[in-house]
Amino acid sequence: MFKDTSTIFIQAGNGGNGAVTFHREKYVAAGGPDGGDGGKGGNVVAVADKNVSTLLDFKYKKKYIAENGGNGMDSRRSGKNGEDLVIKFPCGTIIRDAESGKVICDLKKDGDSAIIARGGSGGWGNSHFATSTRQTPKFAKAGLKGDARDVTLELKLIADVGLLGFPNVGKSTFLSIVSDAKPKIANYHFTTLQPNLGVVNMGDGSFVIADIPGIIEGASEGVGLGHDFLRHVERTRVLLHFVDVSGCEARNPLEDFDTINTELEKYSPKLAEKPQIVVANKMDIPTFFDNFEAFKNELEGRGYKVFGISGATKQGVTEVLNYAYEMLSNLPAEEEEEYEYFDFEEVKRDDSFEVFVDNGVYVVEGDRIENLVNSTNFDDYESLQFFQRMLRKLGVISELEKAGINEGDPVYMYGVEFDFVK
Ligand SMILES: Nc1nc2c(ncn2[C@@H]2O[C@H](COP(=O)(O)OP(=O)(O)OP(=O)(O)O)[C@@H](O)[C@H]2O)c(=O)[nH]1
Ligand SMILES: [Mg+2]
Repeated sequence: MFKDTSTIFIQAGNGGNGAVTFHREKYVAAGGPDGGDGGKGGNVVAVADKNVSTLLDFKYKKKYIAENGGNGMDSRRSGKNGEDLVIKFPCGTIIRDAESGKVICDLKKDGDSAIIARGGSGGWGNSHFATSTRQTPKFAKAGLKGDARDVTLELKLIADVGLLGFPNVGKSTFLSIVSDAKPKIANYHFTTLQPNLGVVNMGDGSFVIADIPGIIEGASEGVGLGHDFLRHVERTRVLLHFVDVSGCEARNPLEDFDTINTELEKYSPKLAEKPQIVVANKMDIPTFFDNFEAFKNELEGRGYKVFGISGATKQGVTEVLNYAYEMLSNLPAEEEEEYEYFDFEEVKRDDSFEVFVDNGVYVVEGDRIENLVNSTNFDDYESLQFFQRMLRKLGVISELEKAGINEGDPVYMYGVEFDFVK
């Protein structure tokens, strides 16, 4: 089974909380604050691995969560950093933020890697907050939350040459004789159910071929195996367009050629513009000859290079390879796709919050608010004052007033309830 798209949930580790502790030693009275910092939460890291070939794993496992950072400890000891969670993907996987559709990374080659969710930083321990006028800070910062998001995965194979054509025209046979690949070959339609890659050795170099399932009329509307597999020849530079000229399936080779091109155009005009080399296959079957001449004349008239070959006898195969190889060396490198990239910073600067009334209680929710509550020691006068200043600064007080709050009304935020005082 093959799978080339999926959606998963990823969550980086939360930062550990800073500690509130004071130095204790025999004969030393009132030691200073020595709370250590929280450790950093682990990142979620994506890595391209050539040994992974499909996104099938992500059909079954949908949640990926990195380790949280440890909390700070006494004697200025920091919490342990959370381990990164490394996820392996096939080469050619494009990872997008599901909500915005923006690209987080495009993993092209084996070993390419990117952080796709960032761990939260650890909170400072109380030792950071000592000043000459504040010698016993009884508060520390809570760790920040790690990023959490749904991401979509799309696999688009990366190859130099793509094989294209109706089912049963001999695409996989060709791949099997020119490369190290061992695709399934059989005399029925839709033998190939998943794309195959093969490396062709040319002596002074090599190139990669992608073989995909056959396309039929209406593929762009989902007929046959649909056009989804066309994504796997989108990132090639040359297409080998295979046509069966033997007429043994009682089809007209020229009509077949035009049908496939119409489907390409419907799927993606950019794909339809890729250079095509026409490969007329099954030339060993005696019925071919009249077919082939007419076919060749017509397409050469339209400016295509046409090769008559036989996958069965291997006649003409080397010529096709040489021509394709030559063409590749004269073509510019595939230009980088122009993505709209996802901006981690934009997401992190999110100070937004929401105020709503639930059974007479004014509830405030938002990431920044949650972190503020977790950083506050409600038994400590100074910490409480800081909390109130922040609520004013973030605009929470004015939003509460807009919502109609009165002196003494209950307010609830992340486990703490208090009465509103102006
Ligand atoms: N006589 C003859 N038969 C061929 C030739 N090339 C391929 N075949 C046969 O044609 C049939 C289809 O070949 P495949 O290579 O599986 O065709 P395909 O285009 O990959 O087909 P799908 O995967 O279904 O799209 C098989 O029975 C092959 O043995 C050829 O040059 N001459
Ligand atoms: Mg095939």
